Amino acid sequence: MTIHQNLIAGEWVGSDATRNINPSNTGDVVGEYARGSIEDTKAAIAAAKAAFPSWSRSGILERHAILRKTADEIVARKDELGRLLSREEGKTLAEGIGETVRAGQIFDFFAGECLRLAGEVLASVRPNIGVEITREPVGVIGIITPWNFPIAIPAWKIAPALCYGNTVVFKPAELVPGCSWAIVDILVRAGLPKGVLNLVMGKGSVVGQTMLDSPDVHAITFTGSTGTGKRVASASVEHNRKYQLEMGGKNPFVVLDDADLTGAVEAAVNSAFFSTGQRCTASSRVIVTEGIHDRFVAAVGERLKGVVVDDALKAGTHIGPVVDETQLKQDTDYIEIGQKEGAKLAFGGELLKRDTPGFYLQPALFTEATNDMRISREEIFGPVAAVIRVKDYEEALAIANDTSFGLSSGIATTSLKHATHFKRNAEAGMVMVNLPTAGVDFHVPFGGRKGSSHGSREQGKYANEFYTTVKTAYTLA
Ligand code: UN1
Repeated sequence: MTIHQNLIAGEWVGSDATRNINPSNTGDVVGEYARGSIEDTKAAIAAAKAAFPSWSRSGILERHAILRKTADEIVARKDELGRLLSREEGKTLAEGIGETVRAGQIFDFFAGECLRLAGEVLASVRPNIGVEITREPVGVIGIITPWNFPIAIPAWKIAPALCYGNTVVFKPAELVPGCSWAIVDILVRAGLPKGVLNLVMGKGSVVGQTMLDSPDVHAITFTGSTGTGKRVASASVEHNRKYQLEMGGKNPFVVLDDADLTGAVEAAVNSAFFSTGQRCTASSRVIVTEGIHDRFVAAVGERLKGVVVDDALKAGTHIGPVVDETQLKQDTDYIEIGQKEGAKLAFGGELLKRDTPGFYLQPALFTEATNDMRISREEIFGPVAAVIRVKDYEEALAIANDTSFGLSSGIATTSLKHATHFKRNAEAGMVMVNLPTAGVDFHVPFGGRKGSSHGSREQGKYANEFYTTVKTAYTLA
């Protein structure tokens, strides 16, 4: 098998490799990917630093052309890349192709943003002086991405970093290097100069830690676990560097008595179980008012009976496997914890056997849960959700907000009054009315508050807050 190498200073390097396994079929090796060392990471940081002066002054048409070409190639190869994504991560082929198209759209959006770089000109409070406010690139950006969106998250961090004139050291999640390698290869062939984008695949404790320890990494954008996020934060404070964190969620999905039942069931099942529940925007707390509770639970149970859990690449599969053994253990541990805490396992939760050996888990639905149980407070990151019964809207809102996280918050209702009140009062970065908590647009801000996120928003034009720094220049004329 050929080794997919790291890209450092424009050269493909590395012979020490790890194997990438398909979670739908653990006998299937997706590929071999280089494992970067401390020295590799240091060389990548040095290359990014050296490339910065010229890239930061490059013309906007050059950047536009490279991002545009990248977008076009990603979209043209959507079936092949979507298949690779589903093979390495385990989400269904439809989800894999959809995510690939989204990555292309993100590159396309930021290709456009290159042409819209703007500043402000103001009069000074003093006579004969002009004030110009401009945005400049930050420098070397460290990008650390998770396994659950193998192509979209790398795209929404790399595209704005390059668009605004930064150089990059990129460390993808060890479990899913395939899509990351592919987009770096595409960007390089699209004409990116040497050293502007460096790819260092490998362990967080080696590659990630070396990035955290380096004074030459001027900003770090991270999506992943709360524990690692805290380490990124403390190391960044030490170096007085800019950092942006996207960590977990414990997103509520509220269902009110007046909801459209079919729509509410569909949105809840999507929120909780699609992409195997492995989305930080997934909902694992379904908060239901008592007038609709029993009908809703029965309908979700019926809907789940029709859901096919199987090989991600098979036609007809609705939910693929869990990503790996460690995550599967975490999911089944929480299923046990929920039962011990006194919640009722109303549906699923059992391991499934399929034609090929993989990490198959029947989506688990708890009922009779309370908001103080661990299954209601801690992020599980799998196809496990709990229904919490409440009296009315006021109690639903209070419980929805009673969490240390604040990423996405959903409600199913036909009441304009409650929808409007919920939009204003949900303590979350994103609110969804009659829509799943997950599945966001690529051209508008993404991010949360409380324990979910730190720093400015990702995506859309709001991304410039992280990837640029503001300069105010005064001229006496
Ligand atoms: C989505 O819900 O469409 O890791 C995106 C995650 C998020 C992305 C969610 N950063 O799940």
